[in-house]
Amino acid sequence: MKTRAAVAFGAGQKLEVTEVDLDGPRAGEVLVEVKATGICHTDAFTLSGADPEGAFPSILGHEGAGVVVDVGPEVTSVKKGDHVIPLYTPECRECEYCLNPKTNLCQAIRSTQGQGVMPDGTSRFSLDGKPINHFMGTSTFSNYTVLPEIAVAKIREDAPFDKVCYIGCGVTTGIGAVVNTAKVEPGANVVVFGLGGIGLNVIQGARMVGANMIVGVDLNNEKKAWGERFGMTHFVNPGEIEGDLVPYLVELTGGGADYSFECVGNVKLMRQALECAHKGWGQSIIIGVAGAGEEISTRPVQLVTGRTWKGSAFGGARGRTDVPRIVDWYMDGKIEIDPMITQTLSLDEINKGFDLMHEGKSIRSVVVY
Ligand code: NAD
Ligand code: AHE
Ligand code: ZN
Repeated sequence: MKTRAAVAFGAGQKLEVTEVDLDGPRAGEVLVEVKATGICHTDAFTLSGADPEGAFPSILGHEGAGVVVDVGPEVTSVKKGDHVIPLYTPECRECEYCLNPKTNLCQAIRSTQGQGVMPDGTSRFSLDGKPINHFMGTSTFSNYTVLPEIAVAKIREDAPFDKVCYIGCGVTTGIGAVVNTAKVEPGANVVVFGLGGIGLNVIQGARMVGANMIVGVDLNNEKKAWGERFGMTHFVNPGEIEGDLVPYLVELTGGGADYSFECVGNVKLMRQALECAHKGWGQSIIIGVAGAGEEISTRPVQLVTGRTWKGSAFGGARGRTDVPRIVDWYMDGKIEIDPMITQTLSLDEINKGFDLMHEGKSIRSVVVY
């Protein structure tokens, strides 16, 4: 079939909206009509050329929601008409990782996913007979996309696509990092670095579990009101304080953060996030994605004296199990999504969504097909 898609032809280039060819689903795969997709900073990161797994041409996008319109042979868990959220972290429920309660990182299809192809090693997308790479196994910047059935979460049919698409990455990543990875307890003091589409969800997750202080750190003063809107109690602009940021945050939190979260992808901030964690027990969770070749560092004494450095991918969530529950949280009013969706765009306007993100003028832009 033909489908309209925003194609990334090369690093640093604008996406080009064009018609591409899409092969139907093969064994264990489903064809999904994508109804809406968010634009996450990770899409911009890969488009910039900083992703070691980035390959061009490709169809980016990993924060979608849509409807199953066809299924390949042997598909048993979903059927035509089901509403689904594509999962860049699948859940096969059979691999060594899925069987270990310590991780959400299903590895059933990770290697082919990272190579931009389906599990059989081929792409379903092509243009003029030449293959186009899939991205994160989802490619939601295409109106229609093919996914393995283990990479879709079936969701309730009354959930609005243009809102719950955000659960496909940002919402789950932020709230899940609080609930699943850090397991923040009521009364804890939390510091969040970067108040974008991820950091604000860390803030609302911290509010949901009853954190005490929720300190937001961002260079953009316009993020103060945004943070407060979702539960932030204190705002710090590192460019406007006297002295160094780490001792400032340690003093502000009365000894250090019980939990800190880096939601930018900046290795210097990752160090500051670790070092503002409380001596003896503070945990720092890296969520931000850093570019190829970048490394983190700190003095080992920071860990020797009881701080813990952790990372979180997709909020530690097991998609087929946890995503439908997060959709319920939204539908039941336990979490907010609508105010964070600052722009709704058509596919033809997708590059505007990237521009707004880089200008700090959006929280989440959502493309509606
Ligand atoms: P975003 O662009 O919406 O937000 C980034 C925020 O960081 C902005 O508010 C910006 O002002 C702030 N910022 C930038 N430089 C800063 C600095 N030096 N100090 C303080 N604040 C600074 O991005 P997003 O969509 O929220 O994504 C954030 C990061 O999380 C990205 O690296 C993205 O790739 C990553 N991410 C990771 C996962 C995961 O599963 N681990 C999932 C989604 C996104
Ligand atoms: N491809 C990059 C890593 C990118 C990365 O860390 N991705 C996160 C999700 S970001 C979503 O917005 C993730 O889930 N990682 C788990 C994994 O298996 O990559 C690189 O450095 O190669
Ligand atoms: Zn993302």
